[in-house]
Amino acid sequence: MRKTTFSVLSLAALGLTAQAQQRPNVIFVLADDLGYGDLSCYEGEAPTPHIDQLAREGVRFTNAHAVASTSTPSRYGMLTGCYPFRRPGTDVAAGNAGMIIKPEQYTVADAFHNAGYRTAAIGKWHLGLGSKTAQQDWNGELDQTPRDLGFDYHYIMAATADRVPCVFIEQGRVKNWDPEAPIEVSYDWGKPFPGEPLGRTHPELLTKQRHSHGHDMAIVNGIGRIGYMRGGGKALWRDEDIPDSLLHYAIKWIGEQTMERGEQAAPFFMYFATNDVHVPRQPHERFRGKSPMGLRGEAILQFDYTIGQLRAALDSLGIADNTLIIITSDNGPVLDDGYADRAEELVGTHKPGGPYRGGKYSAYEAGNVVPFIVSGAGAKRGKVSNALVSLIDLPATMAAMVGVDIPAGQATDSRECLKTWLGRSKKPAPYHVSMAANRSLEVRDQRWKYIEPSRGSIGWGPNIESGYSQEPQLYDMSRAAWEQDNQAERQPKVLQRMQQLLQSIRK
Ligand code: NG6
Ligand code: CA
Repeated sequence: MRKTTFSVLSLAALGLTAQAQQRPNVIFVLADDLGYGDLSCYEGEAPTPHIDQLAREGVRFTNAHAVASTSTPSRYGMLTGCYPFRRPGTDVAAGNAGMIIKPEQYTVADAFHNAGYRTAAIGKWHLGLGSKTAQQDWNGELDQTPRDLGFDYHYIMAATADRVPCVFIEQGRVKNWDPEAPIEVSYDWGKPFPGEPLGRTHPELLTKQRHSHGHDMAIVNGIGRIGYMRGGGKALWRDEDIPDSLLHYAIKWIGEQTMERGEQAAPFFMYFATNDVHVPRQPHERFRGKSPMGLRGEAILQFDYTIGQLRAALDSLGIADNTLIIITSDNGPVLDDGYADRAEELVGTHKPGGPYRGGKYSAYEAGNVVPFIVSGAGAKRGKVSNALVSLIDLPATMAAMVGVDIPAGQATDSRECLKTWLGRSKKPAPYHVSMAANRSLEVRDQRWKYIEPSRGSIGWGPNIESGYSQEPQLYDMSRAAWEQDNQAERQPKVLQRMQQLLQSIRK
């Protein structure tokens, strides 16, 4: 069990104050493509008992929003407290993108670090690695990693499960690197590695999952991917084992921070970004056949299992009461996202986006409204809050919680909302801005939502309403028919107010 008192000597050695040691551990769980309606505590049909229990013991939010409706910009905004629309190159990153957050940028991990916390990033990264795109040496040490962004430790997937390289990276090096199979990665379209079979040329090798769109390049574990890859050998992951692997290193790291450090233990912050429920959905065999919704439903069960195991580990280490767990998602849900996994055919009456319109990629609400549960140390118990919450506020809110100041000029879009996040106030965030996949912006306050005019469509066209329109859209979010009744013409004053708000934020 963690000791909560320090000898004067160890305090001085760590440069910590007694107050610092009383600060809670924080585990920030970021699911991938998990929709507002996907958990059973949000009326989802796949049972998620472990998460539901955390929600009952904490605060469950019904009006919380991710910064974008795709992964990279959502994560960029959430970790840095700067809107992704301010920076080009923040869209869905390739697996060989250079690091998108610059080392000199302040992150939520820096806030914890400055407060004397130990920090880790585990799971899906998708924010680029190395100082230069396509120049990474996957067989040596990466020259820019989460260590440059305030994370002491990382065990991560470079991008997504459907993008190469299909290996884990620990402390800047490929885990289980295989000298017999040096790794080469390329996103140079039209120039595959000679002799390497591809999904599009060797469909007979796609033994585990077939693509419905894209995903027809490198084949790893019987599944086609985005991007070309050669080598990897023993280091290549087996998709079925990804969640267990992430969980293993998460629990191992937490154990090291608490048990092994004993008296020396500082509080910790862990950014735990699961691959579930992103494509390719290839849950472990023990979840197979466990959901009538098929692979996507099983991935939800697997995500819940992971949270249950994490919670059990905290219990057995005796630190559950002093740990704050936040559970949310990077963007809204999608069914067919490029693999023929029958998510669409088997979804039945389950509504991944809850009552909202749209989904991943879209400007409509289901693109960025996400489950958000804050549970444990410091949070109120048994509350449901409909206060507007925006994930851009993570850095400022966490900095306030651990009592550090954010340096001037950093995390400039992030606002401190600690009382609301802990369920101690109903005060909504003043506004929330999110970015759709076409980089158009939406702004909303507790009542109104404005979607700026934009062009384009959701690429190849998963079955999702984009909400992109060349006309301005204004919706009253307090009414039941959400985003059905465009009031832009009938409410010129509100429209003008929201347009001016967006304009002033954009500056
Ligand atoms: C799309 C991929 C999709 C997913 C998405 C990013 C195709 C056809 N679609 O381009 O499968 O990878 O990018 O998802 O390749 S995200 O959650 O990481 O933003
Ligand atoms: Ca995502």
